Amino acid sequence: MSNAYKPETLCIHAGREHAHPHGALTTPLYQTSTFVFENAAQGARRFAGEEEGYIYTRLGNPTTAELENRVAALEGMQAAAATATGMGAVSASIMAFVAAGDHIIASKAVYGCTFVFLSHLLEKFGVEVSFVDMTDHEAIQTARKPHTKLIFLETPVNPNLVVIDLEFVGRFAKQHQLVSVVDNTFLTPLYQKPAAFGIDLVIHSATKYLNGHGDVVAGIVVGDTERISHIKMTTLKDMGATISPHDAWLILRGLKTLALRMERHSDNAQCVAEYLQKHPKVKRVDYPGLKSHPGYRFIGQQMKRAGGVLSFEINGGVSHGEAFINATELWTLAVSLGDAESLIQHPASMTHSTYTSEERKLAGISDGLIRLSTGLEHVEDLILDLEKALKKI
Ligand code: 3LM
Repeated sequence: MSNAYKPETLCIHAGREHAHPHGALTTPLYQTSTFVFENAAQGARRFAGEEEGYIYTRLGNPTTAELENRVAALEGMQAAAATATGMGAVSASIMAFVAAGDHIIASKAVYGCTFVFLSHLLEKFGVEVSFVDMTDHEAIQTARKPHTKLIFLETPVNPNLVVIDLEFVGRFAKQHQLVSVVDNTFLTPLYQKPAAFGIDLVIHSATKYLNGHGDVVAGIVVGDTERISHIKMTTLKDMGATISPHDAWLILRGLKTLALRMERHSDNAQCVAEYLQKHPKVKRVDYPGLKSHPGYRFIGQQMKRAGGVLSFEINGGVSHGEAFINATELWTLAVSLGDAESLIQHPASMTHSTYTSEERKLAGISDGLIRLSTGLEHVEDLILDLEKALKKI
């Protein structure tokens, strides 16, 4: 499929298999755990990798394969491996490329469970991780050790929306032969393509925008054929964070409206950020779509738009923040993001409670921070709801 097509078209057609049985328009759901061999010799050939074909859904499934092809096409990369959760993608990708004695450079602020995986779990296996402020290029360079193998980040950062320079990271990783891994969950391939900056592996929590309907947990890692095969044949096959074909099928359905949804999410987030920034009870708004945000300079360069997530702090600290969160009606109090419903949550006590308060401070995640995932409702209703809640505090 030509890459010259516009994003709305690519979301519906890129990487799509056209020859489905019985001429089915949409991808059939192959809800099967195993696949029948014609005879013993064929089974043996498939296990030996001498013949293409499916064996068992943990190793591959046609519905899952279509999701992988579609997301790889959108990212402009060769291949993908879909996983049971976003954390399945994070852990399978990283563990496939490091061993005891290796070192990782990671962004000091990342999604809470990613932080735990990097800081506590990998330590058990003798992998060392340095957490750095990735807006500071010198700090990245200084963190490198002779045994550094991989660099990991997400941009914009969950939950404080810091933007990291992918061009620098891509160049740095190539120069020192590090595997570069970027979590692209917040922007999706429509608004940011890390591969354009030489990033090796791109991760998504497909739970979020790719699926978009709040009814699936899933993940995906995208990269070149060699690295993705390595993940599939090692950490994915043998640790087993395989996606369910039914979840893959739901995400395939969600993908068709990704362009439309991202546009509305971003339009709404932009309006909400501008509204909050002017409010006297609001201390600070973190959203790269605001001219005052340090990440604004990347808009139109590294990232097409700023996406649907923003964070802010209100005057009066944590207690006022808590009262505010309890006072909203349309903004539903729940973690996760990228759904049709607008969601509100408190990172310090929820998504990022996996950091100690000291670690959070070092990571630049303040205890008063409130995170919003703007949904697809009418923005006037969303702003009115914020207005009412702000009046109550
Ligand atoms: C959240 N985030 O509310 P799953 N990468 C990023 C993420 O934001 C997430 C993952 C990976 C949230 C989940 S908190 C209990 C709920 C940037 C998840 C992990 O394994 O699919 O949840 O993805 O910020």
